[in-house]
Amino acid sequence: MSDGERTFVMVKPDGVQRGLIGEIVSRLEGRGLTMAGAKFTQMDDDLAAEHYAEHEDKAFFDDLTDFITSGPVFATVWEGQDATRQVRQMMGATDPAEAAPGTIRGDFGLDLGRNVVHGSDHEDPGANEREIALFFDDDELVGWEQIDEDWLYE
Ligand code: D4T
Repeated sequence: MSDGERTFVMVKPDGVQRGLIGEIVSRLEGRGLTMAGAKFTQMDDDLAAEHYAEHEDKAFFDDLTDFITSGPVFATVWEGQDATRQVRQMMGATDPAEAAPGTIRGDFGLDLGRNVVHGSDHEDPGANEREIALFFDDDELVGWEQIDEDWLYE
């Protein structure tokens, strides 16, 4: 049985423009994670500033918020055992140049400012819940049991 942990995963504007939504969703499904919410949307400046508040003082903040609001994103919530850490491993290092082949960024990215996907930081306690709440109301999330649950978990 899964511990039911939920995490936030977002295909960024570059991933959307490059037609990678299906590939990324497919990888998360294939891993055994369960989708609990999805929203195709364009972030406004306020949401971008809130989402990236930890980087407010950094030199790259304006470029980052300009980029993340530049086109649609695919915001999703995934549920599964240790989901936040598992997704971070699947995404690879923040800089695609450092990301291992086989990870999403290692397979589909080249540049730090265009790293395709965002996932909640497992080393920042509560980041997953905080980010989910920024993008989704409770009634937009669906709790359901996949038919293969008994074969995914001991
Ligand atoms: P995100 O938040 O996009 O999933 O990335 P990470 O969680 O892996 O990494 P992060 O918060 O440190 O960086 C957020 C975002 O900023 C871009 N960035 C980062 C940048 O453009 N220049 C930089 O020097 C850094 C460190 C890339 C990801």
